Amino acid sequence: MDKEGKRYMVTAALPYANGPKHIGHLAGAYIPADVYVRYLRLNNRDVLFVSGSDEHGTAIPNQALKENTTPQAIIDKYDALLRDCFEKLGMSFDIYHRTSEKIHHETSQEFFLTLYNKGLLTEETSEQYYDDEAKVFLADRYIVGTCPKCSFAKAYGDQCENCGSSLSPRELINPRSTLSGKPPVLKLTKHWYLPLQNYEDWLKQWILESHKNDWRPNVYGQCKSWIDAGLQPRAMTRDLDWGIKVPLPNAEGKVLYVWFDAPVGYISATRAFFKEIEKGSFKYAKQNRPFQHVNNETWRKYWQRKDTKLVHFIGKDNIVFHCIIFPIMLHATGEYIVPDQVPANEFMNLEGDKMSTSRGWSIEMHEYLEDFPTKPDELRYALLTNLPETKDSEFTWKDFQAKNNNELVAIFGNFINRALVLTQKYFDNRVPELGVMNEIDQRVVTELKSFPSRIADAIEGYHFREAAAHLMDLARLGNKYLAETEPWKLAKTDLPRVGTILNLALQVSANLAIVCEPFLPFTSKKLKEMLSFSQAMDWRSTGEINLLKAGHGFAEPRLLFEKIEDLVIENQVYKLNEKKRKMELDAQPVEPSKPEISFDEFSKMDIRVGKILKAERVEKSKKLLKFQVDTGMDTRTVLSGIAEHFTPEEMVGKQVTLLVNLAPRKIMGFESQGMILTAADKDGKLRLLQPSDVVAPGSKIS
Ligand code: B3M
Ligand code: ZN
Repeated sequence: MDKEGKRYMVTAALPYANGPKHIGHLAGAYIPADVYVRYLRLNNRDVLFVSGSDEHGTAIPNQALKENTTPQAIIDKYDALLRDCFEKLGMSFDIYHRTSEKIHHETSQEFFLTLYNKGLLTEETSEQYYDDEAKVFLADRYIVGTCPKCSFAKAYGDQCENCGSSLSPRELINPRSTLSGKPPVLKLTKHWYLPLQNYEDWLKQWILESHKNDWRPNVYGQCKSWIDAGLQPRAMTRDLDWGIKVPLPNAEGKVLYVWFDAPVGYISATRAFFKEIEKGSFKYAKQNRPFQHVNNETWRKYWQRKDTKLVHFIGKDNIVFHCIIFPIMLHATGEYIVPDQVPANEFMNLEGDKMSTSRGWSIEMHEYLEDFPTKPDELRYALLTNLPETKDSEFTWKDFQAKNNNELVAIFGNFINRALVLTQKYFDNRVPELGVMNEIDQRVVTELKSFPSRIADAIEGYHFREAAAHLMDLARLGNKYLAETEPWKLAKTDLPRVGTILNLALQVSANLAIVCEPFLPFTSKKLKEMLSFSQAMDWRSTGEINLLKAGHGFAEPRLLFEKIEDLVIENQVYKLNEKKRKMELDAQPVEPSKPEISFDEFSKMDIRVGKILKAERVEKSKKLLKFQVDTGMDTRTVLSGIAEHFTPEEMVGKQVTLLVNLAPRKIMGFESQGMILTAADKDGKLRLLQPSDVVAPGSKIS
């Protein structure tokens, strides 16, 4: 395979528009794809980068049920959220499309008909599980039961998460519908199948032979075990009322399987892109580079010409669809190319546990952006240096802080700042002349020269983590050079020497501005502005020391990165734990209500606001605190069993809600004359009930 393709079609998985997406998704597919594409564009290669929202499948109506709204409202809401997050994180899609668009429905139906008309789909009627109460056929995920292999009670219809076996719903013991909780019934239904087994020989040749050495071992391995296990016909249609209609007569109530239409979404996005370019009106597309002679057929160059290199960026859970099923669909048409590379990543864990939106153990893209709106590159960098390329990796807030403080601030930012501030001080913000170079200078020049190709090789080999490490090494080279030459000590005695050092340091800075663009696009832009660097950015001009001419003037230096304090990080860890706790509590049922009482019974209670004057522990009791409370009417003693939740010190001065006409009770030898009211969370954690503003002691509560 040539290192350089003539044309590149790059896709990043279409996220389901059924909820927010977390930073694990960014690490899995989006950030590496963006680095790759930005790098190709800097090299003036012909590349198209597409993605979009996946708006079909059972996940969408299911989320609508949860949020008590319509599927349309769900996709509109989450498409907007995802689109916004990707934009703010610098994802440079040429188009971020939607599978609910008409052009996608048409493209998918055409694709289906192409296969159908060639006689490549088989029609089969079979019994499938049906929920008689919800009146729907059940997708595999909506059936749970006991695993036949390990007896785990909550196995899904397609997989047991306990033993990892892949299952079919009919294998489950005591199956139940997750919609109604009832056992499902079997009902006959007709579907159209793609006979995957007919393509086994082709797959063996294409993947097992041709891509043995250039696909990642994890990707190759998964494909091999699928192929070795033997392939089966797979239904390409579903009984569902949300999705793309099957374009055949007698297909009432049938839609295309979401994994049929979603990957076709890459193709429809490409068509939509060129349509918008042709019309010059942009809804989903952005023109990142010029295109000429665009017409109705232009999209085909990217999908149907052998000299196009198709690359799918995905997470490991999508491998079978992108390496087996979709390629079979493409190949079967006889018209399309198949992927050249599928650099799927493993998963990124979070603070010692699996990342999961539903369990609340996640950092969602929008949550990060709300808390760190000015730091998209800082996240990109922390993820890039920790990509799960060969095995699962782990994100921790401490590591995020360390990457920021010890690398971006202390190496990259520090180097740029020194170079610019010293130039400002000694040369009035102008690039000084390069004088005679000594051995240290020569070494820097030689090393600088080697970086662009080192980074490029890593990127073209899909080793993005290594590429990001090389990038930081280039900044490190600059930093070390200034530390060794100490130009600030030479200013009084040898200003021309200082000029030479700073000229070289500035050349390294300008190189950094270009080569960091794929990784840190916002930083690149800022640095370019600071250097008043106005040439077009071109990777092929890097590695040289002629990017900035002597005499070139630039703007006021600013800081590129800022330190992140411990407190900020501790807060994030706290927030994460609280989010999970809250989700767990929300999932627990609330205690049912006590029997009804009359208004008279209620009005017998005299509840007032009181103020705590004194608080102390009660000897020999773990639970009790003893208070002196100002009730407005008197000062009285009240005992309360809240010592495990509040300290005496924090209680003093607090307003509390107090039942004042409760008969006095003796507790541990003290008489308690009232009761402090609290709210108990489902986990038993207590909170005080307090008025929203300060009110006078004795104020009545009704
Ligand atoms: N929406 C699944 C996922 O988000 C799916 C990807 C489609 S890519 C064509 O993991
Ligand atoms: Zn099992």
